[in-house]
Amino acid sequence: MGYETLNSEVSNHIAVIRLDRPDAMNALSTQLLGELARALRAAQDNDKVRCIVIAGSEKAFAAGADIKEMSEKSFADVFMGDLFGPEVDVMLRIRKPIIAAVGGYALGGGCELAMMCDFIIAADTAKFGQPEVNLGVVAGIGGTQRLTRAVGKAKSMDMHLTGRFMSAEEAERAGLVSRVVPGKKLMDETLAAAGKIAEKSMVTVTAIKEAVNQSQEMSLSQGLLFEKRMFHALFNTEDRAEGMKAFLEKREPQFRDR
Ligand code: CO8
Repeated sequence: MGYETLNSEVSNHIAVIRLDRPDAMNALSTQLLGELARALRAAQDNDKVRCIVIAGSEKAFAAGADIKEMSEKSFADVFMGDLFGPEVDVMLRIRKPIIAAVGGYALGGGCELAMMCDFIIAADTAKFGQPEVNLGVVAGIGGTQRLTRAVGKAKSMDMHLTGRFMSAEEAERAGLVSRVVPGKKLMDETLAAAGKIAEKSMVTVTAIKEAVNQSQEMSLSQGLLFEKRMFHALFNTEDRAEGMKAFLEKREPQFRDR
């Protein structure tokens, strides 16, 4: 079954999921979020895929939840109906690495979606914001929590309380994005990063993703123990033996995901 609100293509072991609602700045509707969940699960289940990229358009990664869809709803509607469905956070259950390629606006749910990815590469034209305050609501899929962890309380409060937008440059300085690249090079640079990840052992990459994610959930001592045990466990893999052997033999490693 195809998609109406996004495109999803696999090439060179990378699944590129491109949000595509040009008339609504890629606003996150129930349909889009359902299709995104389906595309992400398909990428997770496809053995050829080693890294996932979520992108939008030059104008907008996503300008937030679909305000038209939300505007007539009551508290009972959204509370009992689980607005936008139970899969808005499906990304958190995807074990393959996910990079957000953000060009243009990443606002409200769009910024939150980007923050649910493993890291964000931003075009120099990108703008991030949590402007829900202007609509009389609060962020709903992690903005108050993840933005605060990413940029600290002062900047997070500023963003949420004033609703102002943050430039890509400020976002990089604050630690929200990992790199800023010229707008025209956004996809090339993101695909290059995804390609680098795709060359590694998937066992190692998956372990790294789990360990870094635990840093957001555990105390430091628990996280350090988790990391150390993961390090020990990887000594059981053929790829660990190959990686170290290849280094000593001054050649590129041939990983086999074992
Ligand atoms: N929802 C629905 N339609 C939208 C949205 C949106 N979030 N954003 C833009 N659009 C539509 C506009 O209505 C307009 O449609 P039309 O041409 O039919 O009038 C079209 O996209 C183009 O938009 P603009 O004319 O406004 O374009 P501008 O270049 O002037 O402005 C902006 C671009 C700055 C992005 C502006 O559109 C804007 O401010 N958008 C709303 C941003 C916002 O408030 N986002 C937060 C939404 S609330 C939220 O995300 C809560 C998340 C809670 C979790 C929910 C789970 C997903």
